[in-house]
Amino acid sequence: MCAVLNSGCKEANGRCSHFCFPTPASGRVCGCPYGMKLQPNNRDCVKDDSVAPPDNICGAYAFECDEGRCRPNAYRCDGIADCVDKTDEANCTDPGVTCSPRAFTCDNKHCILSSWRCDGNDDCGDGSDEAACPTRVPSTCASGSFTCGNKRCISSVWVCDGDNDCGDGSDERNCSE
Ligand SMILES: [Ca+2]
Ligand SMILES: [Ca+2]
Ligand SMILES: [Ca+2]
Repeated sequence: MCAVLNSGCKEANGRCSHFCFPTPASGRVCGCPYGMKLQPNNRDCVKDDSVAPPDNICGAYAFECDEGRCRPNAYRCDGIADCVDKTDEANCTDPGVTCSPRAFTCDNKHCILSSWRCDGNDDCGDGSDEAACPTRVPSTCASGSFTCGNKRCISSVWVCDGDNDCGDGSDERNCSE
């Protein structure tokens, strides 16, 4: 939770009278509960009777996060943290959700960050984010294997055996005899 510790809310609740939400680059924004509004100083909340708190704070097509902010239901469990407190991505084990266009949809319908695809870790849980990664080339091959010049991996016993196993001839180069 370093992001929280380093946020602009660490010292005296960011000088916010009620809610303090950390933002990137150690910034912060203050927020108010429903029934209150932010003063022009953007720090203090005062009672605001002009806005009655609705029965369902966010309505049928949104959910609440960060203690009062409403986000569209489509943002929930879509693989991208939209709420500062990340509650929109918590407890997302039900398949059948629609992933954000910015996220990758696993075969098991889980949503993960697009950058997690083909990064070598099974983030989906079913390996689908690491399957069919045509552009991914291993930098080194497993022990007992030879790394070809074209990054293919062949058994080390095929090195210098007279056959072009790599396809680029690299396993038959630098052979002493
Ligand atoms: Ca989300
Ligand atoms: Ca991955
Ligand atoms: Ca060979």
